[in-house]
Amino acid sequence: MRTRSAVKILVYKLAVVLALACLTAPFAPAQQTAKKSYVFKGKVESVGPRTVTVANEKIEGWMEAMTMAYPVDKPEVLKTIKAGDQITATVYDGDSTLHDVQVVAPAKK
Ligand SMILES: [Cu+2]
Repeated sequence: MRTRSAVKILVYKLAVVLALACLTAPFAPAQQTAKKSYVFKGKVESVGPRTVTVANEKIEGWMEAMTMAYPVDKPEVLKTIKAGDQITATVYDGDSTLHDVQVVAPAKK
């Protein structure tokens, strides 16, 4: 009998713990699923083996107007862009990587 009631208490405690977990879970901090994104615009100055140097426009809250080397999300893109190309890309908070680079105006010959 004593064993049986001990098990009952244990089951009850477990139920309480699970109920509390269910109640508190929705209030847990949200996971970082969607970082803030910005539209990046600039002119390619040079293309390196891993980065592209771009003279970019100022992006409020992300980067001042400057010329600097940026990593890219896909290395293949470094073979298709060249100095003088006007590009756009998507960038995210806390990350200088250029995502989804697009040439909007190819370099003039
Ligand atoms: Cu910069």
